[in-house]
Amino acid sequence: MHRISGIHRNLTPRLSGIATVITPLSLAGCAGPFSTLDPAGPSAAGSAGLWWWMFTLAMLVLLAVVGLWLGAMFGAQKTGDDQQLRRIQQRWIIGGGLLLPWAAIAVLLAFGIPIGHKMLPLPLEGGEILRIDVTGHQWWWQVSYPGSGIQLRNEVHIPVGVPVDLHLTSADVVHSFWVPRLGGKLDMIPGRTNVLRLQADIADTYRGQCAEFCGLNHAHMQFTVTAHAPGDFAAWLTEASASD
Ligand SMILES: [Cu+2]
Repeated sequence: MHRISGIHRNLTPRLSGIATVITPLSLAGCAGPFSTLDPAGPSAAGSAGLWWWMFTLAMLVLLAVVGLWLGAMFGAQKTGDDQQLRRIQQRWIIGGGLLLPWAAIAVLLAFGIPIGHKMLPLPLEGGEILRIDVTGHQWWWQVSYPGSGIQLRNEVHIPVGVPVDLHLTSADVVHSFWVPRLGGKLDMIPGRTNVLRLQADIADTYRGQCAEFCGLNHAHMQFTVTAHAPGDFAAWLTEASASD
């Protein structure tokens, strides 16, 4: 017992010191233009919520494992006859090796499937959805609005509060379209079109980044998504089509 208390006395200040350094550093990653934990639309909010659930569950599992490990290291030895010990071992194998993973996967799917379903570009009941075509090039983004003649480079404009479908493809190698505050990433593959549905709930300018290594200037392959209030978007559309 004396030895264990000594270990505790030595570990506690060290652990709190490590936590003091690590906590602000890790929380610093929760904000900013490329943070998936600072969502501004339903798709990104679903991913962020799922991430926090998984993080919380992972922390609980970590605490349980550390608790069991400490118990095994410093706890009293189990005594009893062989049969009784074998029964205890079997309970741990069935509970920890079979039931716990099944329960964890079931909970994950129960939350994950509805969130994933909302990200699919399914037909909308409320009419037509705005389509924007984006083609990846080494190392820039070609953006066009079918039917309007608008052609842009490295910038996308969308209306706020409604979903839009981005039809993504590539002219050369595989790229990946990613606006972390609005939703998940989707690959852009030559000869194929993938559709990504995004929605911004706040009028703002969001930053996007290619998320698939595509050559020398991959890290600089960035773009912006500007979400306009509905009236402003109509005005932007008229102005942009007139100037093209
Ligand atoms: Cu890239």
